[in-house]
Amino acid sequence: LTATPEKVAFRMFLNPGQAEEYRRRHDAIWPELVALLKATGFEDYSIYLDAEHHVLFAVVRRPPGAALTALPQHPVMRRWWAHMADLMRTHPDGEPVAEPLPCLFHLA
Ligand code: RM4
Repeated sequence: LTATPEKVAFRMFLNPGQAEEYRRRHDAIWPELVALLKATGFEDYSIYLDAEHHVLFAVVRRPPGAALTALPQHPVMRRWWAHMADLMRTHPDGEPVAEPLPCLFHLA
């Protein structure tokens, strides 16, 4: 990948009471999903929990554009989303609802 990664933030929505299970499944993240995300250019990916609001706050560096459009269609991504669907708010097709968050301040 040649595009310079950009840092993006977004939020997803955890079903109440599922935080430990969400952590447990990510502690056991599939090697093939890690490989897919890295091949897509994801770096330094963190997901934080706002426990009061059941909001998952994600920050990742990833390249803008082309490679990303294939990710939601990839069989491994679809399978992971199906695996997560009982824990998160999802669209009817199983993709987790993810809302981009604008950056209002950055200290480099
Ligand atoms: C989350 C959700 C996201 C994925 C991470 C790895 O539960 O499925 O879409 O990027 O896992």
